[in-house]
Amino acid sequence: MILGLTVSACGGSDESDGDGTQGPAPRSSPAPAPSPSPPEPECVNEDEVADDESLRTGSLTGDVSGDGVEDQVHVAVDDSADIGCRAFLLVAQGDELAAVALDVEGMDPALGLPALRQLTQVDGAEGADVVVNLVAGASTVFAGVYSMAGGEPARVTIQGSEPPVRDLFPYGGGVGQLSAVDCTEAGTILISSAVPQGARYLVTRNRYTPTSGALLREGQASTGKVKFEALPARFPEFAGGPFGSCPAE
Ligand SMILES: [Ca+2]
Repeated sequence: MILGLTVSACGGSDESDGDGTQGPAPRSSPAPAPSPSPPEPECVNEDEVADDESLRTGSLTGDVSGDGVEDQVHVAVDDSADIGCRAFLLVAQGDELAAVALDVEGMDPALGLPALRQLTQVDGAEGADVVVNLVAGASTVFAGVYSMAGGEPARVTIQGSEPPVRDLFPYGGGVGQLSAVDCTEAGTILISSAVPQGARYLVTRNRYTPTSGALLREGQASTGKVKFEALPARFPEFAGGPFGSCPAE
């Protein structure tokens, strides 16, 4: 620490900056503290929705906690709640019920969303992850992936993704735009899109390394141009459903 270095007996009449001072210049701006993540919104209806089995719109069974015992996974929708607290993902382990709000921008409950899609391994951590369709565009579906963290389901984040699709996995589409998400054999996660360019499709593929609860981007996106018929062979993530090659758990 450098406190006290500048104490002087010179009467203070000649203090031009950097003129004849000795020693290291004080560095007055420490590194900024990491900005805290925004607080989770509290939903006052959470417990009520979690306990009301009549609000459940879908269920899946599988080991999402990673303890070898199957868990029950549900989506529950409360149409009367405010935006932000209308839908929840529930994970029941025996008598224990954990919940997280599923509401995201653009979600339309009238379209039957959110909806459980599948259980699959995405983030590489123990236990299957929960894929939930959250938002639907014209023909593209945007899914969130939820992983158990500290006994609570939490949405897997995607490094570099931005609103309005932050941390959402797009898949499907039509002739004007196709999207796909999948795993490689090595466990890398692919998030790709394809748009027509002349007689071919321009494919943009982003690769991510899964860590617990987050996908970290691997360098720049790669691109390729293929005929539509060659798309599934050259870019297998387009060959099947979302996360179709990922391990079951
Ligand atoms: Ca379990």
